[in-house]
Parts: sequence; C-alpha cells; structure tokens
Amino acid sequence: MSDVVTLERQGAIAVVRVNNPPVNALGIAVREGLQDSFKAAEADPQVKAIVLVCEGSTFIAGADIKEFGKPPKSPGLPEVVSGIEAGSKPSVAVIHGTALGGGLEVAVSCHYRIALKSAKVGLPEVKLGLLPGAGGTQRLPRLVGVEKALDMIVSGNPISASEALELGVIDELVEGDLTAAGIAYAEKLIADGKGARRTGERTDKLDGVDNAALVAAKRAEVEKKTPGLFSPQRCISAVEASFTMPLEDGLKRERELFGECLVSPQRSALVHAFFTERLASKIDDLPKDTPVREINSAAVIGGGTMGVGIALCFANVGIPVKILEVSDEAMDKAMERCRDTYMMSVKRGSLTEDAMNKRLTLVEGVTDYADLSGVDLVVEAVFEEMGVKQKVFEALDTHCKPGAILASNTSSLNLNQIADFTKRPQDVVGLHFFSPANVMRLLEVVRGEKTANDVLATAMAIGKKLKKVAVPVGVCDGFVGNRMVFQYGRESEFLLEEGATPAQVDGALRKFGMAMGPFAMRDLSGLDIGLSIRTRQRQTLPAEFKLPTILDKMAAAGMLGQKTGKGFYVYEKGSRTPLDNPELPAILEAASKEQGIERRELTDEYILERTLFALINEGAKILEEGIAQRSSDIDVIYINGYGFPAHQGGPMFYADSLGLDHVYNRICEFHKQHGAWWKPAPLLEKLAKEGRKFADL
Ligand code: 3H9
Repeated sequence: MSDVVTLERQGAIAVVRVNNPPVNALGIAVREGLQDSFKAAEADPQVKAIVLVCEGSTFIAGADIKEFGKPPKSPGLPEVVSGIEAGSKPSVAVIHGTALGGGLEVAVSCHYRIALKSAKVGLPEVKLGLLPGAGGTQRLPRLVGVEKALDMIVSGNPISASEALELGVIDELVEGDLTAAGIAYAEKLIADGKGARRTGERTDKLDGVDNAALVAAKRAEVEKKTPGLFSPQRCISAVEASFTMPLEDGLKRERELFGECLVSPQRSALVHAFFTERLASKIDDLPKDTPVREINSAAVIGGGTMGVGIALCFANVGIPVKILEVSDEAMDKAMERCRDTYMMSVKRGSLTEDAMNKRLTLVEGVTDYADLSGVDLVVEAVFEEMGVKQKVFEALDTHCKPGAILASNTSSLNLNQIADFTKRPQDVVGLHFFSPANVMRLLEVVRGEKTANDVLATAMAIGKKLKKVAVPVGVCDGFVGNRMVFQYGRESEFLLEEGATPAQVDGALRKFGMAMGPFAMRDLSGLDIGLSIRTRQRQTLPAEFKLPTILDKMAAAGMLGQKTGKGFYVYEKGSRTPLDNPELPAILEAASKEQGIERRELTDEYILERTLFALINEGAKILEEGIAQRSSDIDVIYINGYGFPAHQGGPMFYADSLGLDHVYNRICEFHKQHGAWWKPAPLLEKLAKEGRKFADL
C-alpha cells in the first residue's frame, strides 16, 4: 500500500483514506493507492462495503495538474475509476471541501455519495482547457440528465452540496466526523441489503428527452459566447457521446477528445494561468515566518464609487468598515451608494435582501478622523492629486493608532512620497483596487521603499481574505497594469490615425479574446481620464515621444464616451450598445492629414502586433526594473485586471509562445518606423538573442 492512500477495516467496512496534501490531487501514488486498496477490499471476504474518505481540508480536488504534459504513468485515472465502479461491494464516497474534476469522477464511480452541507462538487476541467477525462462526461449525464450535465461541464462552475442532493449527485447530507458518517451510511446499506449501484449502467435520465436538441442549443450558445475557445465544444461532443453510444464507446470518445484538449496551446496557457495566480502571492524576498498583523476592522477615506466599492469588499467578508467623508451630506450619499450597489446584486439574484441588510450593518459612515482611532487598516480612496493625499495622510498619522496599516488606493502617484507625509512610512502600503472594486479580482499591492515586511505580508493576506488576486508591485508611474496599458492605448490611437476604425481595432482584439476592445473600454471609463494623463505626459515627455491628438479633438467636440452618449461609438439613450459614430471619420481623417499620414488598410494581425507588442515591450522594462517580481505576475495582472484572455496565458506568456526573437524583430521594425516609443527593452533584446524566454528568468 502507498503512503498517501491507506486501507483499514472496521468490522465489515473497509475504509480507504486518501492523504495527499494540499488538495488530495490524483497523482500517480494516489491512483495506485486507490486501485490497490479497492482491489484488496474487494478480495477480502470479511469486507461487505467500502468507504472512501479524505484527510485535510478537502475531498480529492482533481487530477494532479502538474502531471499534464509529462509522459503518462499507469494506472491512468479512467482505469482506476472503472475498476471502482465495477466492484461488487457497495462503495460510499464521503465528500467534504470540494470534489472537483477527477475527484468528482472518483466519487461518481463509487456507488453512493454522502457529503457535508458545506461541500461543493463540480467538473472545472474546461477552465483548464480540458474536459472531464475519466468518465465525467459519460457518468454525470446518466446521473443528472444531459441538460444539467452540459451546464456543469461547459461552465465548469461547482454546485453546492444541497443542489447536488436535489439533483441526485449526492444521496445524503451528513454532519460531524467524516469516517463515522461514512461507516454509519455503509452499515445501513448492508442492513438494507443494498448492493453495488453503478452510475454507468443507468439510462433512465437519458431516456425520453430530446438530448440532441439540448446539445445543439448549447453548441450555439458556446459559439456565440466563447467562439475562440477550444475545449467547450469538445466538452459538448463528449457529452453527446453519452446518449449516442454505449458506455464503453462513449468513454473511448471522451479519451480521444480529452487527448485533443491536452495537446492544445490553450490548455498550456490556462494551466499557466492557474499556477501563476497562486505563485503571484509568494514574495521571494519575504521570509516565510514574517508575522501578519491582525485586521479586524477597516476604514475607507472617500465615499465615491471607488471608496464604496472598496468598503463593500470588507463588508462582504464580515469585516466592519467605516467610510469617512467630508460632510454629513456626502456621507449620506456614500451610504446610499452602498445600498444601491448591493441592490444591483439583489436584483440580479446573486444576493438576498437579508444578506444585504446584514452586510450594511457592518458599514458605518463617519465625518471625523478621530472616529478612525481604533481601526486596524485604512484605505485612502480620494481624488488623485498629491496635495489632497498629503492632507489625508497627515490626518491619518495624527489620528490612527500605532500599528494601524495606512494604505493608498492611488493608481499612479508616487507611494514613497505619500508614505513620507507620515511619521510612520513603514506602515504605508499601496492597495490598488480596480473598478468596480467590489467586482474586479485584481489587487496590486504596492510595496514602497520603506514598507515594513509585516505590513506587506498583511496586505497580501488581506487581499486573499477579500477574495482578490493580490500581486505585489513596485513603485513607478502606473505601477504594472496602468503603466503597460498607457502603451497599449496610445498605439491603438495611432492605428486610428493610420487608417483603422475603432470597430476594426476592437474587433481584432476581441477576436484575440480580450474581454473588451480598447475603444469600447475608453468610452466606458470616460475619455477625460486618458486626456488628463496625456496632458500630464505632454508636459513631461521629451519631444521625440509623440502623442496622438485624437482624444483632444474628440473632447473638443464633446465626445467623452458613454457619459455623453458619444465617444468612439455612439450610444442610444439608456443603451450601452456601441454603434458607429458618424462624426468620427472626419475627426480621424483630420488627424491623419495633420500628421501627414496617408490612411491605409490595416490587417488584424498588424493591429494585434502594434497593440500587444507595445504591452510586451513595456512588460520587459518593468521586469528589468524589478517593478514586477516575475513575468508570470504580469500575466496574472493582465488576466485578472485588464480582460486579457486566460487562454492566451497573459502578455508575457503570449510573447514566449510566439518566440521572443520574432517579437523583438518586429519591435525593432516598429522602432524604425514609429520612433522612440518602440525602443526595444534591453531585457527583451538579451533574451531574444540568447534564444530564451521570459519564463526562463
Ligand atoms: C482533472 O481532474 C482532469 C480529469 O478529469 C481527467 C484526468 C484523466 N493539482 O487554490 P489553492 C495546489 S483536471 C495539483 O491555493 P484553495 C495549488 O497549486 C483538475 N495541485 O487552495 C496550491 O499549491 P501551492 C480539475 C493543485 O484552498 C495548493 O494546491 N480540478 C491542484 O484556495 C492550494 O491551492 C481543478 O481544476 C491540482 N488539481 O482552493 C481544481 N489543485 O500551495 C483546481 C490545487 O504550492 N483547484 N493545487 O501554491 C482548485 O480549484 C483549488 O485549488 C481548490 C482549493 C478549490 C481545490
């Protein structure tokens, strides 16, 4: 028997126990252990039923993702689960935490399933560019019907134990000790004379339903929603086999489709995204035993959209939070904004009114800094102007207790300067939330020159607590995300001067997988933000760094984006659907003429190179300066904060996949054609010449 799977007998019950921290993933040792244990229990005449239970915080959370791409080792999971299902003695999976992917496939190959109420089950393989490859696409439809199985497999979203009980995935909800609950359930099965009950042999949920129509509808939905994704359509084909083929053939078809997904570039990009999101929370030069300060209360300075969004993040996880505003009137407005924001979730059905009211009791509006004397953490979210920040931080320094963490949500100002407004710069850190703060997952944690280690560690921990993806970054204008996006935005505008339309640029980037094109995004956030940055840049940049003039021309014509109903697109009253702006071509032509540019046809490929290579070149500079710890942290920031498609792995992974020599050569050409902005990053040049990748650093 293996170390990670043990077998013991308690009376007539064999208990198979998996103990493979952190998440009991199904690496080779676990697969061998499961196969050997179930075989031994089957062969033991004293055993009448088998219980499968896991140690630690969760049931089996899936195949071991680290093994993907390596030579396969026998026994494979399909063989293991088929063996479990074929057993003649009733088997019971006891689920706690999450039974995901291969974990749920193991559970549904057991003959019965019981679970703690807090448990979740799901088949998230699609999120890794895969499909359930150990019978999940064949057994789940037999258990819950094709419609629900398609929903679960194509979305990859887990369901609660209560829903699983309703659907028949779980047979009973239990409480208390897992092993005891499993044994009690197994003893009852024996007493009731219940034997093996194999999901694979069922057809009742497949019969009498127009499954072909369900499949066709799902195909059309997926084609519309995620046209560029490889695995969702294969998930559907695999589920289709569950009702068009006998089990054995269906399992074979599933294996073929799984193999196609396994070798797809999207699978490697999505697995990269999974692991690097977890890696981003690890700070290389922070000692592992760095203490973390306790954060039991928080405050936010400023009750605008951003401040309120941040405050709600705290309330959402049960941390009482105060919002400080300048007057009673402003404070009342901020509190109203909190309720309105929550009401949107209530209307969408993602929050109950009860839960909203409970969360609102955690939010308190105040107008006096003295009311913040007891809080553990303050996040400043006031106007982006150094003078305003100075006043706030001086007041915080006066009123906050020693040891309180003083954070700024600045998106571009110098955090070191902000820290120096206080007599405790070691307690100052940046917490750069993204708008809307209560929705967006990304949090840039800005480490100032004097930020203490325990403050940084606490900021990262609080990010996790708030369910954010916290990524440490250094101090520079725009930190990582916005500094790079300046390059991307500017090049998009140059493309308009050269001959493209907003719809063409947005379309090319959407086809690539970006959640939104740069111009639809500009219209959403308002052109005035970009314009004020441009004005600042014009005052500070050397002359060789030319800037496009389209934003200025549009602002002069009152086109500021959605808020004025007109920007790069026009919007009908009450609608967010972008329509062509009939006044824009004249503005673009005037801008081209002014620059002496003859407008020309641009290909989608060219548009991608000009915009994405601008991101990559700046990313390389950021890496070299140590503003980001590793190239994959930049990928995490772009995927979680800027709508970069996870299936492309992030800008730096994408560059590696194209080959850095190619990227470097194109950037050199752009440098010749378009001047100073395109000076290749020395790090990119070095890696390209050495035939290396960003991932090798
Ligand atoms: C599959 O099953 C395919 C089959 O259908 C077919 C096969 C033929 N493998 O997320 P956390 C690590 S595909 C290896 O921070 P949490 C993770 O990297 C799989 N390692 O914890 C981290 O390591 P580190 C389908 C894994 O409590 C540590 O565990 N399953 C795996 O916030 C803790 O992770 C999935 O897609 C894995 N499968 O969340 C489930 N999972 O400490 C993926 C985690 O070194 N996993 N690690 O950074 C999850 O969704 C979450 O990890 C889970 C726990 C919800 C389980």
